[in-house]
Amino acid sequence: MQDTITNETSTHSAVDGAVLTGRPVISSTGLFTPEESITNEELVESFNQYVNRYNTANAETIEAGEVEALTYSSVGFIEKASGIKARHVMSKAPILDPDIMSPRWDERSNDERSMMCEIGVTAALQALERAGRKPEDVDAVLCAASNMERPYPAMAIEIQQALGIEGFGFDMNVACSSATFGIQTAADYVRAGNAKSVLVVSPEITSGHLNWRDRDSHFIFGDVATAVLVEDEAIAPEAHWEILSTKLKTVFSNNIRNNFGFLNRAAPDSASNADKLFIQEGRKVFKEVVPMVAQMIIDEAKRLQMDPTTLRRLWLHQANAGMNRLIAQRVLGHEANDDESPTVLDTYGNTSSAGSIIAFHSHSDDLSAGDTGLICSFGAGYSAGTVFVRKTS
Ligand code: CO8
Repeated sequence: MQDTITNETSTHSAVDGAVLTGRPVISSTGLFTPEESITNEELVESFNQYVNRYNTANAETIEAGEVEALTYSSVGFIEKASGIKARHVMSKAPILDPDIMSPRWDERSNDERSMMCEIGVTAALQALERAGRKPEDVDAVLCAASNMERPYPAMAIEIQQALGIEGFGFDMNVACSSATFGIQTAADYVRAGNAKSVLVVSPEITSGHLNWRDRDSHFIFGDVATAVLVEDEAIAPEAHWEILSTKLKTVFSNNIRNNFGFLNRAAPDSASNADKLFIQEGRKVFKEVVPMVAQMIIDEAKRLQMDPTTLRRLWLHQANAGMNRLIAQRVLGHEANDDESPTVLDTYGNTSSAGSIIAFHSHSDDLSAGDTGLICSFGAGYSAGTVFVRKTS
């Protein structure tokens, strides 16, 4: 495809008039990491204090068999079952306060930047800077994340305005696969010639929809924001990643669910129930998603006439170290080491859609021209996305 996009409202753009190729690439990425972090030790100490208080307050009904006593959490279990050692959060103290166990911050006025916009913009500015790209050269912003701070106006449009980008923006939510679905959407705009430069921003404030009082899941998530700049090869910086293919898959499942939504107020008696936060059947997710994703990667490699065992690096979704070990083993044909399948969930926890992007952002500079790799996400929906990439220089 040969096409030219001209932006008549901009007179000083460096990329206006470029002859587009319709070949999408990743020009750069950006990452925002909250300063505060909670270790497993801190988390478990606070959780167990809550357990003690609850069991003391309910001693009589527990003794009478009317209420079930709560059980302690353990650092050993968390590290063994998930591989998570710590997680970054936007608001540490209230999460660790056994009387609160939730993030807290002041509600912002409509004239202030919202939180998702603020951290998304920080990650996006880094991506723009790393690509040497001016905001006026970007055509679109996608805010791709597991939850939006509000229904409207779209977070993406607020981020677009804050960055000074013309064109358009919209929000998309595919839970843990939001970023890879966003990358395919952006790549499709480039393939169709409808855009030459698209920012995919994933601000994930998962601490707001995690049930910090739930022993089964209180350790899983962390907060972060990532940004991916998807562009036409014609305008990309010399060092970039060719997008060889994007592939998406969804299969409905109730095993990861969050029933929070705008209809909750119609049933006020259950509006605060635990299912209005993240809930999951973790074992089932593990068993069902591992084979689905491994097969999806192998099938897509076959379609690309690529031997998956030659992939230089896998940047897998960061939910569980055991899941990644199994998926990498099936794809590469041997147990992957840290260099082949880097881990960031030990310090970030599960950051939903941002996880594989953090791994890519933090562990890709050392690869050589011609190396191929795979960004892969999987999670609620079920949803899964693969992005096969090749380094140019
Ligand atoms: N401390 C000590 N013991 C515990 C704890 C704890 N905190 N929690 C559970 N146990 C005990 C259980 O009681 C059980 O005991 P017993 O054997 O006596 O019954 C034992 O440990 C084993 O429990 P599980 O079977 O639950 O433990 P698993 O080994 O399965 O590990 C995991 C649990 C880590 C959750 C694991 O199943 C897992 O990671 N599964 C994959 C989950 C996954 O990938 N989910 C993706 C969801 S993310 C997503 O899609 C994004 C959603 C949107 C973001 C939401 C943000 C909030």
